[in-house]
Amino acid sequence: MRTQVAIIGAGPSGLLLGQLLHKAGIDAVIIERQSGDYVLGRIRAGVLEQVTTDLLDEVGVGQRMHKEGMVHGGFDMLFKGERHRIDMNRLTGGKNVMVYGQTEVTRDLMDARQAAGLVTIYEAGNVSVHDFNTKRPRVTYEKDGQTHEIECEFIAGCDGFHGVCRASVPEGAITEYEKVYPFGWLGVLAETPPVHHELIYVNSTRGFALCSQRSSTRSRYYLQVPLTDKVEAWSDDAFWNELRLRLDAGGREKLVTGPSIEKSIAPLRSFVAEPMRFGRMFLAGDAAHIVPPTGAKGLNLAASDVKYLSGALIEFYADKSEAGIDSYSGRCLRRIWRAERFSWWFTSLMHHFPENGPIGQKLQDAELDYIVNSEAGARSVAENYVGLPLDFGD
Ligand code: RFL
Ligand code: PHB
Repeated sequence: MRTQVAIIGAGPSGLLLGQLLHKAGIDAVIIERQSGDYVLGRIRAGVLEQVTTDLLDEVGVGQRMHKEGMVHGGFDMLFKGERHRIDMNRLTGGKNVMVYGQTEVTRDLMDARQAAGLVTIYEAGNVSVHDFNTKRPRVTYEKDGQTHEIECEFIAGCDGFHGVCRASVPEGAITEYEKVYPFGWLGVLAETPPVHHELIYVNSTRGFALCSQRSSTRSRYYLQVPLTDKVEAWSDDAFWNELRLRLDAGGREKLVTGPSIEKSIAPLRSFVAEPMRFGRMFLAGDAAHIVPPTGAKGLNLAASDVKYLSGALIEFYADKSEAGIDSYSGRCLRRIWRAERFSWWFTSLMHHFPENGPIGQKLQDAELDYIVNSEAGARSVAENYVGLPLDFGD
Protein backbone atom coordinates (compact mmCIF):
# COMPACT_ATOMS: atom_id res chain seq x y z
CA MET A 1 0.00 0.00 0.00
CA ARG A 2 1.08 3.57 -0.68
CA THR A 3 0.04 6.82 0.99
CA GLN A 4 1.38 10.32 1.53
CA VAL A 5 1.26 10.28 5.34
CA ALA A 6 1.25 7.17 7.52
CA ILE A 7 -0.26 8.05 10.89
CA ILE A 8 0.63 5.68 13.72
CA GLY A 9 -2.10 5.66 16.41
CA ALA A 10 -5.86 6.32 16.24
CA GLY A 11 -6.16 8.29 19.48
CA PRO A 12 -7.37 11.88 19.34
CA SER A 13 -4.14 13.22 17.80
CA GLY A 14 -4.00 10.64 14.99
CA LEU A 15 -7.70 10.94 14.19
CA LEU A 16 -7.71 14.74 14.23
CA LEU A 17 -4.60 14.86 12.05
CA GLY A 18 -6.31 12.46 9.65
CA GLN A 19 -9.30 14.81 9.32
CA LEU A 20 -7.15 17.93 8.91
CA LEU A 21 -5.13 16.27 6.13
CA HIS A 22 -8.24 14.88 4.47
CA LYS A 23 -9.76 18.37 4.37
CA ALA A 24 -6.61 19.57 2.59
CA GLY A 25 -6.71 16.70 0.07
CA ILE A 26 -3.67 14.90 1.53
CA ASP A 27 -3.91 11.12 1.60
CA ALA A 28 -3.28 9.41 4.93
CA VAL A 29 -3.66 5.93 6.41
CA ILE A 30 -3.97 5.36 10.17
CA ILE A 31 -2.44 2.25 11.74
CA GLU A 32 -3.66 1.43 15.26
CA ARG A 33 -2.51 -1.36 17.55
CA GLN A 34 -5.83 -1.77 19.38
CA SER A 35 -9.44 -2.27 18.27
CA GLY A 36 -11.75 0.73 17.82
CA ASP A 37 -13.82 -0.35 20.84
CA TYR A 38 -10.74 -0.55 23.01
CA VAL A 39 -9.74 3.01 22.03
CA LEU A 40 -13.27 4.22 22.84
CA GLY A 41 -13.22 2.46 26.20
CA ARG A 42 -10.43 4.63 27.60
CA ILE A 43 -11.93 7.26 29.89
CA ARG A 44 -9.57 10.19 29.90
CA ALA A 45 -9.80 13.91 29.32
CA GLY A 46 -12.85 16.01 29.93
CA VAL A 47 -11.95 19.65 29.37
CA LEU A 48 -11.42 21.19 25.93
CA GLU A 49 -9.87 24.60 25.31
CA GLN A 50 -11.42 26.86 22.72
CA VAL A 51 -8.45 26.18 20.41
CA THR A 52 -9.47 22.50 20.46
CA THR A 53 -13.19 23.10 19.96
CA ASP A 54 -12.36 25.46 17.06
CA LEU A 55 -10.29 22.68 15.46
CA LEU A 56 -13.11 20.17 15.85
CA ASP A 57 -15.41 22.70 14.18
CA GLU A 58 -12.86 23.28 11.44
CA VAL A 59 -12.89 19.59 10.48
CA GLY A 60 -16.69 19.49 10.70
CA VAL A 61 -17.17 17.26 13.75
CA GLY A 62 -18.33 19.86 16.29
CA GLN A 63 -22.12 19.50 16.04
CA ARG A 64 -22.69 16.96 18.82
CA MET A 65 -20.12 18.69 21.05
CA HIS A 66 -22.03 21.98 20.83
CA LYS A 67 -25.29 20.17 21.56
CA GLU A 68 -24.19 17.88 24.38
CA GLY A 69 -21.03 19.54 25.74
CA MET A 70 -21.18 22.00 28.62
CA VAL A 71 -19.61 25.45 28.38
CA HIS A 72 -17.94 26.41 31.66
CA GLY A 73 -16.91 29.98 32.45
CA GLY A 74 -15.28 29.17 35.77
CA PHE A 75 -14.30 26.54 38.33
CA ASP A 76 -14.04 26.33 42.10
CA MET A 77 -10.90 25.95 44.17
CA LEU A 78 -11.63 24.44 47.59
CA PHE A 79 -9.06 24.66 50.38
CA LYS A 80 -9.21 24.97 54.16
CA GLY A 81 -12.88 24.01 53.87
CA GLU A 82 -13.81 27.05 51.75
CA ARG A 83 -14.61 27.43 48.08
CA HIS A 84 -13.35 30.20 45.85
CA ARG A 85 -14.57 30.56 42.27
CA ILE A 86 -12.10 31.39 39.51
CA ASP A 87 -14.23 33.39 37.09
CA MET A 88 -12.29 32.45 33.95
CA ASN A 89 -14.70 34.19 31.65
CA ARG A 90 -14.38 37.56 33.34
CA LEU A 91 -10.64 37.23 34.01
CA THR A 92 -9.80 36.37 30.39
CA GLY A 93 -12.13 38.79 28.64
CA GLY A 94 -14.76 36.23 27.67
CA LYS A 95 -13.00 32.88 27.24
CA ASN A 96 -14.54 29.59 28.37
CA VAL A 97 -13.77 25.89 28.25
CA MET A 98 -15.96 23.04 26.97
CA VAL A 99 -16.60 20.00 29.14
CA TYR A 100 -16.97 17.12 26.67
CA GLY A 101 -15.33 13.74 27.17
CA GLN A 102 -12.37 12.46 25.17
CA THR A 103 -14.41 9.34 24.43
CA GLU A 104 -17.00 11.50 22.65
CA VAL A 105 -14.36 13.49 20.75
CA THR A 106 -12.82 10.20 19.61
CA ARG A 107 -16.20 8.78 18.60
CA ASP A 108 -17.08 11.92 16.58
CA LEU A 109 -13.72 11.79 14.77
CA MET A 110 -14.02 8.04 14.13
CA ASP A 111 -17.53 8.46 12.70
CA ALA A 112 -16.39 11.27 10.40
CA ARG A 113 -13.44 9.19 9.21
CA GLN A 114 -15.66 6.23 8.48
CA ALA A 115 -18.26 8.40 6.71
CA ALA A 116 -15.52 9.79 4.45
CA GLY A 117 -14.40 6.24 3.62
CA LEU A 118 -10.86 6.80 4.93
CA VAL A 119 -8.60 3.87 5.80
CA THR A 120 -7.87 2.97 9.43
CA ILE A 121 -6.17 -0.33 10.13
CA TYR A 122 -7.12 -1.49 13.61
CA GLU A 123 -5.52 -4.36 15.54
CA ALA A 124 -2.24 -3.99 13.66
CA GLY A 125 0.47 -6.06 15.36
CA ASN A 126 4.17 -5.36 15.63
CA VAL A 127 3.98 -1.94 13.97
CA SER A 128 7.48 -0.77 12.91
CA VAL A 129 8.72 2.43 11.29
CA HIS A 130 11.63 2.35 8.82
CA ASP A 131 13.85 4.69 6.77
CA PHE A 132 12.42 7.92 8.19
CA ASN A 133 15.74 9.59 7.55
CA THR A 134 15.15 9.15 3.81
CA LYS A 135 12.50 10.52 1.44
CA ARG A 136 10.80 7.11 1.27
CA PRO A 137 9.89 5.99 4.78
CA ARG A 138 8.01 2.72 5.31
CA VAL A 139 5.74 1.24 7.94
CA THR A 140 5.32 -2.47 8.45
CA TYR A 141 2.75 -4.28 10.59
CA GLU A 142 1.21 -7.69 11.02
CA LYS A 143 -2.44 -8.48 10.57
CA ASP A 144 -4.33 -11.72 10.02
CA GLY A 145 -1.08 -13.67 10.12
CA GLN A 146 0.57 -11.63 7.35
CA THR A 147 3.17 -8.88 7.26
CA HIS A 148 2.07 -5.74 5.41
CA GLU A 149 4.07 -2.75 4.23
CA ILE A 150 3.01 0.85 3.65
CA GLU A 151 5.23 3.12 1.57
CA CYS A 152 4.80 6.77 2.45
CA GLU A 153 6.37 10.23 2.30
CA PHE A 154 5.96 11.14 5.98
CA ILE A 155 5.27 9.31 9.23
CA ALA A 156 3.24 10.96 12.00
CA GLY A 157 3.94 9.36 15.37
CA CYS A 158 0.60 9.86 17.15
CA ASP A 159 1.03 6.64 19.12
CA GLY A 160 0.97 7.88 22.71
CA PHE A 161 3.51 7.64 25.49
CA HIS A 162 4.17 3.90 25.04
CA GLY A 163 4.26 4.02 21.24
CA VAL A 164 6.81 2.72 18.78
CA CYS A 165 7.78 5.97 17.01
CA ARG A 166 9.67 7.73 19.79
CA ALA A 167 11.21 4.39 20.78
CA SER A 168 12.58 4.00 17.21
CA VAL A 169 14.65 7.19 17.33
CA PRO A 170 18.38 6.57 17.88
CA GLU A 171 19.32 7.35 21.49
CA GLY A 172 21.71 10.20 20.74
CA ALA A 173 19.16 12.05 18.57
CA ILE A 174 16.62 12.71 21.32
CA THR A 175 16.64 14.35 24.74
CA GLU A 176 14.00 13.40 27.29
CA TYR A 177 13.00 15.47 30.32
CA GLU A 178 10.98 13.70 32.97
CA LYS A 179 9.51 14.12 36.43
CA VAL A 180 7.44 11.39 38.05
CA TYR A 181 5.16 12.45 40.93
CA PRO A 182 4.96 10.35 44.10
CA PHE A 183 1.20 9.76 43.75
CA GLY A 184 -1.47 8.85 41.22
CA TRP A 185 -5.11 9.74 40.49
CA LEU A 186 -7.80 7.21 41.30
CA GLY A 187 -10.67 8.03 38.91
CA VAL A 188 -14.30 6.96 39.09
CA LEU A 189 -17.02 7.44 36.49
CA ALA A 190 -20.59 7.15 37.80
CA GLU A 191 -24.09 7.59 36.44
CA THR A 192 -24.95 10.18 39.08
CA PRO A 193 -25.63 13.93 38.78
CA PRO A 194 -22.45 15.98 39.40
CA VAL A 195 -22.00 17.50 42.83
CA HIS A 196 -21.71 21.00 41.31
CA HIS A 197 -22.49 22.62 37.95
CA GLU A 198 -18.79 23.48 37.48
CA LEU A 199 -15.56 21.63 38.35
CA ILE A 200 -14.18 21.70 41.90
CA TYR A 201 -10.42 21.34 42.42
CA VAL A 202 -9.87 20.37 46.05
CA ASN A 203 -6.74 20.85 48.16
CA SER A 204 -7.22 18.97 51.43
CA THR A 205 -4.80 17.68 54.03
CA ARG A 206 -6.05 14.19 53.08
CA GLY A 207 -4.93 14.82 49.50
CA PHE A 208 -6.20 16.37 46.27
CA ALA A 209 -9.64 15.64 44.84
CA LEU A 210 -11.36 16.72 41.64
CA CYS A 211 -15.08 16.80 40.98
CA SER A 212 -15.67 16.76 37.24
CA GLN A 213 -18.51 15.64 35.00
CA ARG A 214 -19.48 14.30 31.60
CA SER A 215 -23.14 15.42 31.54
CA SER A 216 -25.91 16.49 33.91
CA THR A 217 -26.34 12.82 34.83
CA ARG A 218 -22.78 11.53 34.70
CA SER A 219 -19.95 12.45 37.09
CA ARG A 220 -16.23 11.95 36.99
CA TYR A 221 -14.29 12.16 40.26
CA TYR A 222 -10.62 11.77 41.09
CA LEU A 223 -8.66 11.28 44.33
CA GLN A 224 -4.93 11.65 44.93
CA VAL A 225 -3.72 8.22 46.11
CA PRO A 226 -0.31 6.72 46.88
CA LEU A 227 1.31 5.06 43.87
CA THR A 228 1.39 1.81 45.82
CA ASP A 229 -2.44 1.63 46.00
CA LYS A 230 -4.14 -1.06 43.94
CA VAL A 231 -7.40 -0.18 42.24
CA GLU A 232 -8.93 -3.53 43.32
CA ALA A 233 -8.47 -2.50 46.95
CA TRP A 234 -10.69 0.57 46.47
CA SER A 235 -14.35 -0.43 46.81
CA ASP A 236 -16.94 2.09 45.59
CA ASP A 237 -17.92 2.76 49.22
CA ALA A 238 -14.32 3.46 50.19
CA PHE A 239 -14.02 5.89 47.27
CA TRP A 240 -17.17 7.84 48.14
CA ASN A 241 -16.25 7.95 51.82
CA GLU A 242 -12.82 9.35 51.07
CA LEU A 243 -14.22 11.89 48.60
CA ARG A 244 -16.71 13.07 51.25
CA LEU A 245 -13.88 13.59 53.72
CA ARG A 246 -12.05 15.83 51.22
CA LEU A 247 -15.13 17.94 50.33
CA ASP A 248 -16.71 20.88 52.18
CA ALA A 249 -20.03 20.63 54.06
CA GLY A 250 -22.00 21.86 51.00
CA GLY A 251 -20.36 19.29 48.75
CA ARG A 252 -20.92 16.44 51.23
CA GLU A 253 -24.59 17.34 51.36
CA LYS A 254 -25.04 17.47 47.58
CA LEU A 255 -22.89 14.47 46.66
CA VAL A 256 -24.91 11.70 45.02
CA THR A 257 -23.15 8.34 45.02
CA GLY A 258 -23.77 5.23 42.96
CA PRO A 259 -22.01 2.24 41.44
CA SER A 260 -18.86 3.06 39.48
CA ILE A 261 -18.94 2.44 35.71
CA GLU A 262 -15.18 2.72 35.48
CA LYS A 263 -12.41 2.90 38.05
CA SER A 264 -8.69 3.20 37.40
CA ILE A 265 -5.45 4.63 38.77
CA ALA A 266 -3.27 6.84 36.55
CA PRO A 267 0.29 7.78 37.51
CA LEU A 268 1.25 11.45 37.18
CA ARG A 269 4.18 12.51 35.07
CA SER A 270 5.74 15.54 33.40
CA PHE A 271 7.64 14.49 30.28
CA VAL A 272 8.94 16.17 27.14
CA ALA A 273 10.99 14.68 24.30
CA GLU A 274 12.99 17.07 22.12
CA PRO A 275 13.01 17.53 19.18
CA MET A 276 9.71 16.34 17.71
CA ARG A 277 10.95 15.83 14.16
CA PHE A 278 13.40 13.20 12.95
CA GLY A 279 13.88 13.49 9.21
CA ARG A 280 10.50 12.58 7.80
CA MET A 281 8.98 11.36 11.05
CA PHE A 282 7.16 13.68 13.44
CA LEU A 283 5.97 13.04 16.99
CA ALA A 284 2.67 14.58 18.14
CA GLY A 285 0.56 14.41 21.31
CA ASP A 286 1.38 12.04 24.16
CA ALA A 287 4.09 10.40 21.99
CA ALA A 288 6.17 13.52 22.60
CA HIS A 289 4.96 14.87 25.94
CA ILE A 290 2.94 14.09 29.05
CA VAL A 291 1.52 16.55 31.55
CA PRO A 292 -0.01 15.70 34.93
CA PRO A 293 -3.79 15.99 34.34
CA THR A 294 -4.36 18.76 36.90
CA GLY A 295 -4.27 21.51 34.27
CA ALA A 296 -6.40 19.50 31.76
CA LYS A 297 -3.84 20.17 29.04
CA GLY A 298 -2.92 16.76 27.51
CA LEU A 299 -5.60 16.42 24.87
CA ASN A 300 -5.45 20.13 24.10
CA LEU A 301 -1.71 19.96 23.42
CA ALA A 302 -2.27 16.94 21.19
CA ALA A 303 -4.76 19.03 19.19
CA SER A 304 -2.43 22.03 18.83
CA ASP A 305 0.49 19.77 17.79
CA VAL A 306 -1.49 18.24 14.95
CA LYS A 307 -2.80 21.62 13.85
CA TYR A 308 0.82 22.81 13.49
CA LEU A 309 1.78 19.53 11.80
CA SER A 310 -1.07 19.61 9.30
CA GLY A 311 -0.18 23.23 8.49
CA ALA A 312 3.44 22.23 7.86
CA LEU A 313 2.47 19.31 5.61
CA ILE A 314 -0.09 21.37 3.70
CA GLU A 315 2.62 23.98 3.09
CA PHE A 316 5.01 21.27 1.92
CA TYR A 317 2.58 19.82 -0.62
CA ALA A 318 1.10 23.12 -1.79
CA ASP A 319 4.24 25.28 -2.01
CA LYS A 320 7.05 22.67 -2.08
CA SER A 321 8.35 24.55 0.99
CA GLU A 322 10.04 22.83 3.92
CA ALA A 323 9.83 25.94 6.13
CA GLY A 324 6.82 24.60 8.04
CA ILE A 325 8.26 21.16 8.67
CA ASP A 326 11.56 22.74 9.72
CA SER A 327 9.88 24.96 12.31
CA TYR A 328 7.33 22.33 13.51
CA SER A 329 9.30 21.14 16.51
CA GLY A 330 10.24 24.58 17.84
CA ARG A 331 6.74 25.92 17.40
CA CYS A 332 5.14 23.01 19.25
CA LEU A 333 7.72 22.91 22.02
CA ARG A 334 7.24 26.53 23.00
CA ARG A 335 3.53 25.96 23.60
CA ILE A 336 4.22 22.57 25.21
CA TRP A 337 6.69 23.95 27.75
CA ARG A 338 4.24 26.67 28.72
CA ALA A 339 1.59 24.00 29.36
CA GLU A 340 4.13 21.78 31.15
CA ARG A 341 4.98 24.65 33.47
CA PHE A 342 1.35 25.39 34.25
CA SER A 343 0.44 21.72 34.79
CA TRP A 344 3.43 21.15 37.10
CA TRP A 345 2.69 24.34 39.04
CA PHE A 346 -1.06 23.64 39.41
CA THR A 347 -0.25 20.08 40.50
CA SER A 348 2.20 21.41 43.12
CA LEU A 349 -0.38 23.93 44.34
CA MET A 350 -3.31 21.54 44.71
CA HIS A 351 -1.81 18.23 45.92
CA HIS A 352 -0.67 17.18 49.38
CA PHE A 353 3.10 16.76 49.73
CA PRO A 354 3.79 15.55 53.31
CA GLU A 355 7.46 15.15 52.35
CA ASN A 356 7.73 18.97 52.17
CA GLY A 357 7.01 19.24 55.89
CA PRO A 358 5.19 22.01 57.80
CA ILE A 359 6.96 24.78 55.90
CA GLY A 360 5.83 23.26 52.58
CA GLN A 361 2.24 23.32 53.83
CA LYS A 362 2.52 26.96 54.98
CA LEU A 363 4.00 28.06 51.67
CA GLN A 364 1.24 26.25 49.77
CA ASP A 365 -1.40 27.91 51.99
CA ALA A 366 0.11 31.33 51.27
CA GLU A 367 0.16 30.71 47.54
CA LEU A 368 -3.49 29.58 47.53
CA ASP A 369 -4.39 32.68 49.54
CA TYR A 370 -2.57 34.83 46.97
CA ILE A 371 -4.23 33.15 43.97
CA VAL A 372 -7.79 33.60 45.15
CA ASN A 373 -7.37 37.02 46.75
CA SER A 374 -5.34 38.75 44.07
CA GLU A 375 -6.76 39.73 40.70
CA ALA A 376 -3.34 39.12 39.15
CA GLY A 377 -3.01 35.69 40.80
CA ALA A 378 -6.48 34.56 39.74
CA ARG A 379 -5.99 35.92 36.22
CA SER A 380 -2.75 33.98 35.82
CA VAL A 381 -4.57 30.71 36.62
CA ALA A 382 -7.50 31.59 34.38
CA GLU A 383 -5.35 32.62 31.42
CA ASN A 384 -3.41 29.35 31.51
CA TYR A 385 -6.45 27.18 32.15
CA VAL A 386 -8.38 28.45 29.13
CA GLY A 387 -5.22 27.89 27.06
CA LEU A 388 -2.90 29.93 24.91
CA PRO A 389 -3.88 30.94 21.39
CA LEU A 390 -2.28 28.87 18.61
CA ASP A 391 -0.24 31.74 17.27
CA PHE A 392 0.97 33.17 20.57
CA GLY A 393 4.31 34.92 20.30
CA ASP A 394 4.44 34.66 16.48
P1 RFL B 1 -3.35 8.42 22.97
O1 RFL B 1 -4.74 8.82 23.35
O2 RFL B 1 -2.56 7.66 23.96
O3 RFL B 1 -3.47 7.60 21.61
C1 RFL B 1 -2.35 6.92 21.06
C2 RFL B 1 -2.88 5.76 20.24
O4 RFL B 1 -1.76 5.08 19.66
C3 RFL B 1 -1.96 3.68 19.80
N1 RFL B 1 -0.66 3.00 19.77
C4 RFL B 1 -0.18 2.36 18.70
N2 RFL B 1 -0.68 2.19 17.48
C5 RFL B 1 0.06 1.47 16.59
N3 RFL B 1 1.28 0.94 16.90
C6 RFL B 1 1.82 1.09 18.12
N4 RFL B 1 3.00 0.56 18.42
C7 RFL B 1 1.09 1.84 19.08
N5 RFL B 1 1.32 2.20 20.36
C8 RFL B 1 0.25 2.89 20.77
C9 RFL B 1 -2.69 3.54 21.12
O5 RFL B 1 -3.40 2.29 21.20
C10 RFL B 1 -3.62 4.75 21.08
O6 RFL B 1 -4.86 4.45 20.49
O7 RFL B 1 -2.49 9.69 22.55
P2 RFL B 1 -2.92 11.03 21.80
O8 RFL B 1 -3.77 10.73 20.61
O9 RFL B 1 -1.68 11.82 21.65
O10 RFL B 1 -3.91 11.78 22.81
C11 RFL B 1 -3.46 12.28 24.04
C12 RFL B 1 -4.59 12.25 25.09
O11 RFL B 1 -5.15 10.96 25.11
C13 RFL B 1 -4.07 12.63 26.49
O12 RFL B 1 -3.16 13.69 26.42
C14 RFL B 1 -5.21 13.05 27.44
O13 RFL B 1 -6.07 11.97 27.70
C15 RFL B 1 -4.66 13.58 28.76
N6 RFL B 1 -5.70 13.91 29.74
C16 RFL B 1 -6.37 15.11 29.67
N7 RFL B 1 -6.14 15.98 28.66
C17 RFL B 1 -6.87 17.13 28.55
O14 RFL B 1 -6.62 17.91 27.62
N8 RFL B 1 -7.88 17.46 29.44
C18 RFL B 1 -8.17 16.64 30.48
O15 RFL B 1 -9.12 16.96 31.21
C19 RFL B 1 -7.40 15.44 30.65
N9 RFL B 1 -7.66 14.59 31.64
C20 RFL B 1 -5.98 13.03 30.78
C21 RFL B 1 -6.98 13.40 31.72
C22 RFL B 1 -5.34 11.79 30.89
C23 RFL B 1 -5.64 10.95 31.92
N10 RFL B 1 -4.96 9.70 31.96
C24 RFL B 1 -5.55 8.48 32.26
C25 RFL B 1 -3.61 9.61 31.45
C26 RFL B 1 -7.30 12.56 32.77
C27 RFL B 1 -6.61 11.36 32.90
C28 RFL B 1 -6.95 10.51 34.09
C1 PHB C 1 -11.89 15.05 33.62
O1 PHB C 1 -13.08 15.41 33.58
O2 PHB C 1 -11.55 13.89 33.36
C2 PHB C 1 -10.85 16.02 34.00
C3 PHB C 1 -11.20 17.35 34.17
C4 PHB C 1 -10.22 18.28 34.54
C5 PHB C 1 -8.92 17.85 34.74
C6 PHB C 1 -8.57 16.53 34.54
C7 PHB C 1 -9.55 15.60 34.18
O3 PHB C 1 -8.00 18.76 35.14
